[in-house]
Amino acid sequence: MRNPTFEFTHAITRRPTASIVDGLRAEDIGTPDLDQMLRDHAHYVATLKATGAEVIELSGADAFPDAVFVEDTALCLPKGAVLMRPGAASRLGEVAEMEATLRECFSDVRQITKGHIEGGDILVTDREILVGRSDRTDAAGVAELTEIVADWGHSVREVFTPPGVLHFKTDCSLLDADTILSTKRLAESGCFEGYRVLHVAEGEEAAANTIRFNDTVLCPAGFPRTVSMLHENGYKVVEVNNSECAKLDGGMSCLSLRFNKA
Ligand code: CIR
Repeated sequence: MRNPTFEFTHAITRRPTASIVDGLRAEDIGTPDLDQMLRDHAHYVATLKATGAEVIELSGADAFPDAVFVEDTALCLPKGAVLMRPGAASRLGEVAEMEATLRECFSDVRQITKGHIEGGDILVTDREILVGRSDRTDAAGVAELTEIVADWGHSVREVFTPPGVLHFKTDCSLLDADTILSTKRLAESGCFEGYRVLHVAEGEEAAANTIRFNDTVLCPAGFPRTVSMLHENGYKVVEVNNSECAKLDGGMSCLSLRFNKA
C-alpha cells in the first residue's frame, strides 16, 4: 500500500518558456536564464522518473510567465483533484490550461470559484490538510476548500504563512508520514505540534522547500548543512540546481503536481 502523501505513481510538470523572464518576484535579484532553467527542469523531471513514477510533461504555456510552477494550479488527492483560484491575477488563466490534463487523470475534478487559494499554501499530511493563509490564499478560499475535501474524508486546518514569505510551503515540506522539514520561523508558530519536526540549518531557509517523492528527497542545491542533516536522518537526497526558479521565488514543490493512480 502506497502512502498517498509521499509515494506517487505520477507527476505533472510544464516546461518553462521564454516568457519566464516576466515571472512574478517579490524582489528583483536578476533575470532568470531560460537555458539554465531548462537544464535544471530536465534534471528535476529525470529525478522524478528515476523513482519509478510516470511524468506527464506538458509543453510550455508562453502566455503565462509563471506557468512552470504548476503546483499552484491544483490540489491532487486520492479521490479527486481541486482546481485552485490563484490570488495573483496574472496566474488565474493557468488553471484552465491545466484543467484538461487533470480531467484525463481524475474522474472527480472540482473547482474553487469564490475565494483565492494557491497550491503552494497547501501541505497534505497523513492526518490533515494544512492550509496557510498568505497574500495569495484568503479565508474564503480556505473555507471553500474545506467544504470540497470534507466530502472526500479530509479535514483542513487553517494556519498562517509568515509575513514576507510567499507560500506556506516556501518554508516547509513533508519528509514522511510523521516528519516535517521546516524553517525555525515557521515551526515556532506552533503549527506543527504533534509532528516530528526537523529544522533546516540556520541561514539555509531556502532549503525548506523540498519534496519527498517516493524514496527520494529533492532538495535545492547549495544547502550542504541541511543535506547532511537529512542524510544523518536516513533520507536519500538528490540536489537539483534551483538558481533560476529561486529568482522567481519558486522551488522544488512548485514545479510539479504529484498523485497516485491506482
Ligand atoms: C509566483 O510568484 O507566483 C511565482 N513566481 C512563484 C510561485 C512559486 N510556487 C510555489 O511556491 N508553489
